[in-house]
Amino acid sequence: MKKTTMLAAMAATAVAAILPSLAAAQETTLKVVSAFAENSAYVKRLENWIERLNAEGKGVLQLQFIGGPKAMPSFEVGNAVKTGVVDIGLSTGAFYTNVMPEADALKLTRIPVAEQRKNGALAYIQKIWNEKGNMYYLARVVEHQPFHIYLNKKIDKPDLSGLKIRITPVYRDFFSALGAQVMQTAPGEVYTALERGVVDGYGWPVGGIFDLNWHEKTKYRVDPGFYDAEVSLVVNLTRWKALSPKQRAFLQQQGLNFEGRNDFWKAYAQEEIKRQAAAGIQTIRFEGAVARQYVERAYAEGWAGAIKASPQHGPKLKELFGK
Ligand code: 173
Repeated sequence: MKKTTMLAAMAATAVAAILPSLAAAQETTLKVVSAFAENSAYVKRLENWIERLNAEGKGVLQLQFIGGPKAMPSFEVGNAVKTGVVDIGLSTGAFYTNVMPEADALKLTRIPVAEQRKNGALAYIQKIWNEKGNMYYLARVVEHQPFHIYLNKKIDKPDLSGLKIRITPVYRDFFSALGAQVMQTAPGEVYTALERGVVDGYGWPVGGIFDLNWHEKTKYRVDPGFYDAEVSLVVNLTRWKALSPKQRAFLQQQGLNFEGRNDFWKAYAQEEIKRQAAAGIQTIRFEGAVARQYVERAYAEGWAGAIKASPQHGPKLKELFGK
């Protein structure tokens, strides 16, 4: 054997000997927090996803679920991801408008996320999230969940004047335009606000009102729903970039797998509607032209707000979010 070949062979043996320990040392664990309650469907699915990911990611990447709003207040998760206090957040844009006003616009998408990945919408979101939020937008894991108004008092037309309604940024422009007196709270404060009569109703998606027992204090759901609830996984961008190409590819693929199971939410919406009816919650249903105008008003007010909040990106997002 020539001397150089011999040296190369020895070097290869040495590398092979230390590789397993190197690989083990390269396994990274990322911390995940949720802005939504521990017992919600959002978080149950998150935990299932993490379990599978950890089984498949041995030696590559592991996720550790820290908890929900008991571990960190809902409206702080976005900023915690931005600054790297946590590595991954499960949250919705409405909860982190303090990071960037564009975040709340994700509720206005009228095409599924699979299509957003094809038409450039997601690439545009990615750029904003990277630049303004120091976040990598990994996956949208809730879709097909329109928002509704839930009330204790009856209305017979799209008019909320004289009513106090619990909101987040999601509903502010629309409910204000309908005449409501609005009051922002985290989900964790809704029950008490209803109980004390501080509010006459609240905005929430079609699913999830049983998780914090709001059904006990809810008499009506107003139909139709409007917008599409967005809940996504966002990753601290610095941490994302520090992962190896293999770890990034693995996490991205896992995120896409999760996103690919969003049809679940269609069935969940139907189940929740039935469950609400069984719990005695009545439907106030606008019909025909009134219903159409109600929904179009929601989008018109929502986009006016989004464009005002971000003259720079609002118009482009509107173009990309479809209809
Ligand atoms: O009502 C809310 O707290 C809210 O904004 C929201 C957004 C996405 C999913 C669920 C709730």
